[in-house]
Amino acid sequence: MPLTITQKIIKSHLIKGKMVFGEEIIISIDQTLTQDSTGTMVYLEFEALGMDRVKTERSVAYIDHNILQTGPENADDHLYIQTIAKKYGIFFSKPGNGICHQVHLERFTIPGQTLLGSDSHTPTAGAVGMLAIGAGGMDVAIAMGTGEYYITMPEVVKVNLKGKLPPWVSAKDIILEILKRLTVKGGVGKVFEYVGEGIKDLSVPQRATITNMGTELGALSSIFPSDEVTLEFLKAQQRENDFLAINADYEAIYDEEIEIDLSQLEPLVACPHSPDKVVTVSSLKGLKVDQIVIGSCTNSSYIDLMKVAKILEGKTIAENVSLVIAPGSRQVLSMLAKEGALVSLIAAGARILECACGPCIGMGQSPSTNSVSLRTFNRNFEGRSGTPSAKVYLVSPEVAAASAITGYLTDPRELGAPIIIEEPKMFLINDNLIIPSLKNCSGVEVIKGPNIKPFPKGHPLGKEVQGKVLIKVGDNITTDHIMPSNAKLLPYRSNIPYLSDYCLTPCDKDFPKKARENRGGFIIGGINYGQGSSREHAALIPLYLGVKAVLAKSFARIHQANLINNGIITLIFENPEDYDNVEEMDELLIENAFLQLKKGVVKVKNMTNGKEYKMILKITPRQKEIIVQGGILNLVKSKGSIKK
Ligand code: MIC
Ligand code: SF4
Repeated sequence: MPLTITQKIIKSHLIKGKMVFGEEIIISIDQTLTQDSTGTMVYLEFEALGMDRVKTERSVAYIDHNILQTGPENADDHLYIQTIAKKYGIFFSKPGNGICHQVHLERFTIPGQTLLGSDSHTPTAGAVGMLAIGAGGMDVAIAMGTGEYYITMPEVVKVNLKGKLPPWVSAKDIILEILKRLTVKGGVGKVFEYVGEGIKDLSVPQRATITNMGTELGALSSIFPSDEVTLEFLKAQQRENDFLAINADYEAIYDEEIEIDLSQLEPLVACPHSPDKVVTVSSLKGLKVDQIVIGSCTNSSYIDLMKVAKILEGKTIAENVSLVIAPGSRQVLSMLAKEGALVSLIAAGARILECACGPCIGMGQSPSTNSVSLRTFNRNFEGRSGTPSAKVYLVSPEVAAASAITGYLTDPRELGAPIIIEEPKMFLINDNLIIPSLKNCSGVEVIKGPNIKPFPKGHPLGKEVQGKVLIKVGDNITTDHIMPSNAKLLPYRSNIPYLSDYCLTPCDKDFPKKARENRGGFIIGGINYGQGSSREHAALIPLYLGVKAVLAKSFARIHQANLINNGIITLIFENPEDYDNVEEMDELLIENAFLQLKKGVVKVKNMTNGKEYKMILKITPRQKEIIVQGGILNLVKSKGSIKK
């Protein structure tokens, strides 16, 4: 039977199950990646599983998020991760080496392999034909320990790219166009596979912009074929031995198909506060801009920043603008220095930051009150910049650089003749900030700083589940709402008690108090509850505060898995109108919880208004067992080993 790329990779990694849409299957995982803001939790969980060493072919621990060191907390976490990496056979990428997705793309990706990462933008690696998936920390810890991961067999969407991009229109505009069409929930349960004549002109880093931001569709992953372009990229990284050609079969059957005529695209911008609020740049012409930030795992490659440098060459940024640039990796920064581009950027007035996530996760450079910030990032959720009143717009590097000169949102097509930058034949390669894994790890001491606290564990399911509705929120609530992250809070990613004071505070500043006073309870959510990051903290902290169940119209994939892994029940309103009949502080009751859960349909009684809601438990039998046991760790322990 002819297969898509996704199906081919799944088939070659299938351990158990049928490759039928919606079925739970187990696939083998070749590589894992972690970063520091989710990593401490991953490794605490890995330790709790009691494994000797990772079973994956390659696991890499990156330090790229929590790089601001205003006290010992972040540095202590880095040391913990460095020592644990040494102990368990994991590669360690030191702070300053770059953003996990950019460095992984450059130095570790292998076409045809699988990658699981404790970061939602792990699908970036799909740019070289890898099946790369973002997941919660516990799933990554288990994958490191067993080499296995459970997924629900996805649908495969063919994205046919026709024609050629016009001058000044770039990869970012392609993914913004898809987000405009499909919205932030349009990709749930799907892998987006890119094909067509248009892909030939997209370099690997440009493809990576698209696979990276496919996460904003809610997709399981996004993938490109591995072709001559991939080979050229790997050669330039001195890794041609890692190349494997991988293509969909000619008559492969896709579940859906969308077509994009690249020649019809124009520069686009995502407006506050969602990556799918996309309009043309020309329609917002004249919008005054206060800050411009270029970087993040979406748009900080060599080509991206070389274009920015060329646009800014010999110019000075507008008086009203602060321009900040964070290169994606040390390789990119070194190349910019070698080509003299760094001089152009500095001379134009750019503020150069270290190679890390930086402002993308609110680690510094928060804009001023009520300001407009143009960013080349993938997320513009309210408050994520660290300034709740700021309005963040997402654009391509070309739009960002053109706007830096004028001080207004500017269509780069106004700049005249296009700038062409070729991918280098050879990148500057220097892996001296990557500490390779040890063959013999015995005798390595793990150093755990005082800020690293134990993580909460769930309790087995009781006969009844009862409690108050602690909060009722609307649609598309992000994990940045559930567990905000910024320069002040990120140093406490390994300290759940501390972070619990901030849980859901962007929605209700009294949520932690209410949760404590009522000894936990229920959360009511709308559509796509928990979209955005993979941070497990958005489940661990509600667990710590006693949250027993979340009732929503629908869930985002990674967050739902994180809730279940921590023993929190996730229920979906069968009748979405029931959402309107439940209020904050109503008392809810689930009777015979175990039996109802087994059936998959759960009646929730509202003891305050006498109503009853029919809820669906859209999870697999394995996940039901996890909830019954009060979390995956309890399940693993009850079985005496990680494997059944
Ligand atoms: C993000 O972009 O939101 C993050 C920060 O990279 C998160 C991980 C985290 O919260 O630590 C993600 O995308 O998973
Ligand atoms: Fe880092 Fe931003 Fe990418 Fe998340 S989206 S990995 S914070 S650069």
